[in-house]
Amino acid sequence: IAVENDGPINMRTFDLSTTAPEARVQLLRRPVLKSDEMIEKVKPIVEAVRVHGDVALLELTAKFDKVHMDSTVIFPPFAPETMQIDEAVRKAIDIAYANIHKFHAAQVNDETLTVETMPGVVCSRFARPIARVGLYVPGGTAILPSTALMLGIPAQVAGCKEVVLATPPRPDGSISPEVMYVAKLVGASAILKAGGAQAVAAMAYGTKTVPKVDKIFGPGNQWVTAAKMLVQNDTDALVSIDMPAGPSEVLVIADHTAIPAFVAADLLSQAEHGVDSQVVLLAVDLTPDRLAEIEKEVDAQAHALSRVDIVRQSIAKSIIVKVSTVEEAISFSNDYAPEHLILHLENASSKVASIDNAGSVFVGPYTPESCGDYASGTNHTLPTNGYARQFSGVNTLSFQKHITSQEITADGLQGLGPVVATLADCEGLQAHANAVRIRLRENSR
Ligand code: HSO
Ligand code: ZN
Repeated sequence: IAVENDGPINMRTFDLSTTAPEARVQLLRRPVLKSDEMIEKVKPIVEAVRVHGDVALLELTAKFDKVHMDSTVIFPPFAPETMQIDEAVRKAIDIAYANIHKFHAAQVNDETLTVETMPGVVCSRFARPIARVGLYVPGGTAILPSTALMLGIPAQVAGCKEVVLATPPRPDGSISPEVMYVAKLVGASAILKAGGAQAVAAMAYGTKTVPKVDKIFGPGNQWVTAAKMLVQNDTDALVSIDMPAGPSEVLVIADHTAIPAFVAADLLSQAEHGVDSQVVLLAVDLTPDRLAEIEKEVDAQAHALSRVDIVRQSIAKSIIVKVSTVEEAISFSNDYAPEHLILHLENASSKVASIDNAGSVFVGPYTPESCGDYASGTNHTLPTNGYARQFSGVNTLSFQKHITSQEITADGLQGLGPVVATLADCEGLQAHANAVRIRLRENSR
């Protein structure tokens, strides 16, 4: 392995001015996700948990996580010895919590919107929390207390009553103390020590010990994603999900003002997430020397990373696209619809107005994506795979739904009723028309 893992760490380079339209389409594509195949694979797992509940959950956890437990669920109060963490980490989590809480609490929508559409016809809309939510915090190659913050805080500020935090157990059956600490901060009502499709199924259907939830949130590997898609289509589960998830991505737009070392660091921070992470650099009219400097930085910084083996693979699949103008770059980015967009541009903030599709934007040289990943206040659970065209990232509203309401006075019905009766007649729905006319008659007596 040492030999083949020794070479330079390079992205492939394309020039948009010499790229045919069909080839441009290819550059905008993500590697194909085999979702049908994955759904077939997770079906038996989901089905086992649906039918056999806890027994299946324990068996599958023993099989996939190699952990043998008597029970997968723990409830608060969580024992203090399960959340003993480094003091500096605790302080950092506390500051991240405060910032994310501030930004998400400001999004709480608890005002009733009221509009009198016609005299005596009052329509309103108000929000209510989704009562029971499931938060999936991935395990795998990194522990992710940050994801527990990003999902737990909006659930908390929205006022969700049941908050089940699911995360795969460590080999000794425990959960990382950092995640436990966050679970306490966000007021989780249960922790499910399980991962993968089995955890998703347990939250979707509920078991004797795992509370059933109404909506499942969070990133995860292909198994988790496929299971989320499967259960949201099952009317028996009656559960929704946050968004379709794919591998993490960043698109960086850099012009002559960009600092090569910063650009490289930003590209690598996303590349280290996983071998299938997507990293794109749009180089705006950069001199060959400037571009070479960025590439040199990528290579040098990558070699110094502990996750160099992951980065080597993700960078190899990543691309540099040379463009002539900022407008061209933004147009490409809007078509790509990146999860994260970083603007290393002159007057970067003036460019934000022309961004149409992106999960989250990072503006200017001192705004690394890492800050949004952990602690500035914005959420890091964002649409990938081009879904930023139609999905928002997770936010406080994701944990609420809206109810509309109306109240019409007798006089109001005099004005509106005939309109409704006419439309009901037009649709041939006599009972609808009757419901209005019976009242109009009553009124005129
Ligand atoms: N960039 C990731 C989030 C994350 N980064 C978690 C570090 N920890 C996906 O948006
Ligand atoms: Zn990240």
